[in-house]
Amino acid sequence: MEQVPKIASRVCGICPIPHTLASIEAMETSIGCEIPTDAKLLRVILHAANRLHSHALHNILILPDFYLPGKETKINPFSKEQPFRSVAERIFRIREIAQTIIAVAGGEAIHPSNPRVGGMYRNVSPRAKQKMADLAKEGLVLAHEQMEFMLEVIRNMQNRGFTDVAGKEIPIPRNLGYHNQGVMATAPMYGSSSLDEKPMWDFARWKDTQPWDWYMGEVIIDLEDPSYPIGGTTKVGTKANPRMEACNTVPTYDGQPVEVGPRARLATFKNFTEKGTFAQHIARQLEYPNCFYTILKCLDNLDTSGKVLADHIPRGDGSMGWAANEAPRGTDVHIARVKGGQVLWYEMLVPTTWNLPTCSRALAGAPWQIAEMVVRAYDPCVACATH
Ligand code: NFU
Repeated sequence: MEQVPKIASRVCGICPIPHTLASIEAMETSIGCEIPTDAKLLRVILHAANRLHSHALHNILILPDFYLPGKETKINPFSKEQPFRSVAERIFRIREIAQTIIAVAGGEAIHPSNPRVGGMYRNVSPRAKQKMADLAKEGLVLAHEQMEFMLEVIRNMQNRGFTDVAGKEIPIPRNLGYHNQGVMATAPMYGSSSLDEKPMWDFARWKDTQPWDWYMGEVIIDLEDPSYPIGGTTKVGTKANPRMEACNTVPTYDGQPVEVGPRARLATFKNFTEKGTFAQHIARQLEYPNCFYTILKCLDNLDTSGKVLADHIPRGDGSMGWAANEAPRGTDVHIARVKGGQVLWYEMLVPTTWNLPTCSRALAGAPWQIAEMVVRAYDPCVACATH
């Protein structure tokens, strides 16, 4: 049970924090271990900082789809020209701040060494706490600016009605990315577990389906556009076999795929009612400031001389426990059965695994030239989904 969270972390280099924490907490729920408050505060700081760096990275990945408001120029975040340069610098500073906070609270910026079953290896020093607070205060200002910039860019695109792809004007439907699936979220910020008084996820409602029982069988590509960036689309006559080529299972909740992620969180907890591709982008930006507020609040409450490891860490009797962590891309559920310190059974239900079958439905009816925009709004992490 000590080793599995370290392995789970390695599934992904973008969201190792949610995997580490959901994995550790799956062990803790299975063995029935409560952790000290200061350990929990450090974990929430890690969680919020991970969401920040991931959302900021996603800004870089989607900006080339979007136009500078009032201009017919698409945004190149790598351009040395203004305003692109300042936007990129701001994004990278937010990421740097978030990853530095993770390194301080978690031990390393990518795969954190400080979280462990029963709490954390060590608390932080008063000086480290001050450093994180200074960084978070600087980050909060940048996050507000970045959110405002992104919201303007996204709203502008939504109102344009068309976009240029390979020199052709492609209409953007108002309902781009709409689907009739439900949303699933366990918390606005951190997550839930089977130890909670009111658990926000239900093991009994989940079912795993294999891709060969879900996706279509062999098809032959019958449409081709060599001008599509970059390098043209797949050649006509190519065979594809989604059912056999899909690298992820299909988790369903109440028998249906569900959407997880920022829009799902805001729809579940903040009465956010917008739908589709642009709503997903908007919800993601709206999450920026709250991550920094959460870090600052946790730091305010953190007692650097408080203990961070449980006095007693049971070894487990084989009971099933689960922990869900609201990763940047949505609900990340880890389920474990631990007996005598050994993991008998383990399962990870990762956000992108929930989202991929939902995204397939969101693609129905979209102009194929902008299908990638629909996919990108989910910020898919195929590394995560594959595992
Ligand atoms: Fe990961 Ni690379 C995120 N966000 C996904 N999907 C995991 O929890």
